[in-house]
Amino acid sequence: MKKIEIILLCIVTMQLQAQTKKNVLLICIDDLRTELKSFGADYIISPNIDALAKKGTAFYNHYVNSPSCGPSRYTMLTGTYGFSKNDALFLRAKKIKENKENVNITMPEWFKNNGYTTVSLGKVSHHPGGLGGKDWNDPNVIEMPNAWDKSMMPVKEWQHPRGTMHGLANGEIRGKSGTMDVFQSTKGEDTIYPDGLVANKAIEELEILSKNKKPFFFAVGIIKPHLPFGAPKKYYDMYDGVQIPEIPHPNKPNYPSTWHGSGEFFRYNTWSKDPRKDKEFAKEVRKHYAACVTYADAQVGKIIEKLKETKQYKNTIIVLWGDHGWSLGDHGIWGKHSLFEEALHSPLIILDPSIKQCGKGTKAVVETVDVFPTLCDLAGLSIPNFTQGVSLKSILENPVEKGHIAYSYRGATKTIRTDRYRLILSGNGTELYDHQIDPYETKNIASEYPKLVKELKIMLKQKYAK
Ligand SMILES: [Ca+2]
Repeated sequence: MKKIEIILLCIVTMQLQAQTKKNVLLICIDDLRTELKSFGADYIISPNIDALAKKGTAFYNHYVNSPSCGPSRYTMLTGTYGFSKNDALFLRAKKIKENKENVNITMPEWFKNNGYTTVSLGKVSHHPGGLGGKDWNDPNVIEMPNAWDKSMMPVKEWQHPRGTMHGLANGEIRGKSGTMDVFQSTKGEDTIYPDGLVANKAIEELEILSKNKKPFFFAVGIIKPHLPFGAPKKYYDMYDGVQIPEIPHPNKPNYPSTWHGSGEFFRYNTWSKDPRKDKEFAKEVRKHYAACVTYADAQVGKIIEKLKETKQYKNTIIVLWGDHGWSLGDHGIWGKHSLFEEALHSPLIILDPSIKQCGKGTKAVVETVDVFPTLCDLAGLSIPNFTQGVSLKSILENPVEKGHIAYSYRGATKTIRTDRYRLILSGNGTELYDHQIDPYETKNIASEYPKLVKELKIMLKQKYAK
């Protein structure tokens, strides 16, 4: 064969491979606990995410590695455990700039290096749009260098990405503490809140990506239900007459724990009301959280609908991920940042069109660092040896397969969750909960089971050292 023929054959082969490579659509939802109908919250209206769960595999026991936005996104995007500060990815970027040490590449960069077009839209890393600076729009301060071909955040009347992050209706930006309402339901279209813009931009981008010859890795980040709980009134109205369930365990633990005073919640205007003391107000807060979930769900619906319209649905792996949980009054907490189950437990759904999934979901314990190796495995890429999670492909193929221990941290406080126990080690002492008899983690049994604590401590140490 002549040299020119060999080159042409190689080009044709590469093009064919590119055409058959599966796309990835990664949908990140901010502060979404497992408050979805498909995850057992019967009163929640979440038809689009529920439909995805029915088609794919819902991981009912998915745990994040850190219960706040920046560190959790760090673990998802790097496939490694990391710092537990919100600027974890910016610190990583600084290391790259200083060039003092070897820094592992991120998941989007890995896909980019394997022939993918990588696009980020909305809140995927910690800052919507992925830039730093005062208003999160400085092109010289990049949160994830070399990761994205394109990284976007539409802002319209919110002026800049920082404005969209805690934005309320029609361009209201968070200013001084206490001047912005903790919840709101203004009448209007989806675009009167920032996520409506994100969904519209995602639709535009899918049109472009679907015409591209290269496969795409498209990450879209929806900001709600993050505080403040603002969504168009039509979503709030859907909960008219719906019975908002009682908080199953509203009391602050009477022993040292990772309980905190819900500072993020109380920085907003709460009209001098306290949901820890005022049951009606607590219900109202929960109803607005529910409205934000339904609003986020509607945006997910639009994006998946567009994916179907572009004929890419059958060739796209869809992942829907909540960046951590949220205590809606559980343990007397209104917020994230604890190491209780409610702060670490979040939804994960994976749909791979090439795997016959039964839609029954899985109870296997898994964690956020598993997303990176799983997506490599499903897309047919090699799994980088620095990733600390495991591929979940075999669980997608067989949902009764067992998972593994999930490890989480916040500062020096650490926890592991097995399929039965949670062990928490903090400066305040040791906590042990048995989920078989105490699913709400209300009784610390550490002092009663020293041998078990010892065994779990060894498991935690091994996991951390991995
Ligand atoms: Ca978050």
